[in-house]
Amino acid sequence: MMKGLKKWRLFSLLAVLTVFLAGCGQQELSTLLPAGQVGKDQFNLLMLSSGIMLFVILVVVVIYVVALIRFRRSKLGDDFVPEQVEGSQKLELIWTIIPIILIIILAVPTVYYTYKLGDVKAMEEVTDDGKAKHLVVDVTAKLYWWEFEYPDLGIVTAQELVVPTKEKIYFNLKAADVKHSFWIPAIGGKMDTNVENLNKFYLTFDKESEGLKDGVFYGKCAELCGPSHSLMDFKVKTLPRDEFNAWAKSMKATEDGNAVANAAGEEVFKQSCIGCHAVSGAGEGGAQGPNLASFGDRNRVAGFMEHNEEKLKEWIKNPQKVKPGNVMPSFENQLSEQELDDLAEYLLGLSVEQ
Ligand code: HEC
Ligand SMILES: [Cu+2]
Repeated sequence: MMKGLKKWRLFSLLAVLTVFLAGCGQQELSTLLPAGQVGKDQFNLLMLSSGIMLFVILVVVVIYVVALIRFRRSKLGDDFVPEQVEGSQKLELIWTIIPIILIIILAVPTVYYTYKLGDVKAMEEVTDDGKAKHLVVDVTAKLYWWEFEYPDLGIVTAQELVVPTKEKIYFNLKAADVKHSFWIPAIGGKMDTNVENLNKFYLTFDKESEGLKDGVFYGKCAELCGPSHSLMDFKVKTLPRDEFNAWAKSMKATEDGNAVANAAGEEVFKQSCIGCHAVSGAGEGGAQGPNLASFGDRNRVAGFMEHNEEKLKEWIKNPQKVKPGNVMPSFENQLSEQELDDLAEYLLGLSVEQ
């Protein structure tokens, strides 16, 4: 009877919490509005542990208040000595067994999901014709930007991860300089990206990002990594499988050149920028700067600034001013206003989306 009541209480508490918390937050970046199975599993664990904690707090507060009220000195006098319960077997048992039960309720799903969400065996699976069965993305975190390489597709992009929905996507995570942490709040994570080892996990993206505020999910660096840590954002575009395939194909096709919106801009780019930035999406990661093959399709400049000509020029002129400590040099005194205009038009025209 007692146990049944407790369970019921816990569940109603969880239900109320869920309804209450679902009301706040933004779909594109809220852990409380999970948009994939991994995120949902993590959310449920979060709710369960919060529910148990609240239950404990509630019980302690109730006992505390009851004791305060019942044993007031003004009511019982100075000499009152309450019943001494030291060594009571019944009480000792109750406050040993209840916490053990609570810890078991907490531990079983936690251990289960830790193993389930860390299971990356399927990463190595190949189909009969030797191709990888699942999409694998190699993520490299760098001060202060993100590189996403798709080794089986032979393409690479940066700042904006593009993935198909409704399937497991496997990630190899590493860092190029210092520790960072890969986190897409609405989808799952976080997991550290380290310099000395590869971390692996998978995520599932159940919702297309198109209807969201900026048409993307938000990703974050979740490990303090330097002065611009808080600006180390990335975005995630989730597409149905066939649209993803089309995107991957267009990325691969930039190998043969891009559509050029401004030829003079392309010239400037080839002189000043190509050493760090590739404009072909085909190939591997490891470049000094973000791959710009699909820069025109992006949502932000450098992960966080508004994506327009004005902000782009502000960035090229003096990246240090807006993102202190990043690795791109300033071009303020090297490029004329005309050259900047041409460059901006050229860069914003780099697109692989139809
Ligand atoms: C020494 C290498 C280097 C050179 C040269 C360089 N960049 Fe960069 N660039 C970077 C790095 C590194 C970043 C990423 C900075 C960050 O976000 O932390 C970057 C970021 C950018 C971004 C933002 C990318 C995105 O996806 O949002 C743009 C646009 C850009 N650079 C344009 C240029 C242009 C135009 C030139 C030439 C005038 C240039 N860069 C020259 C290293 C370089
Ligand atoms: Cu970081």
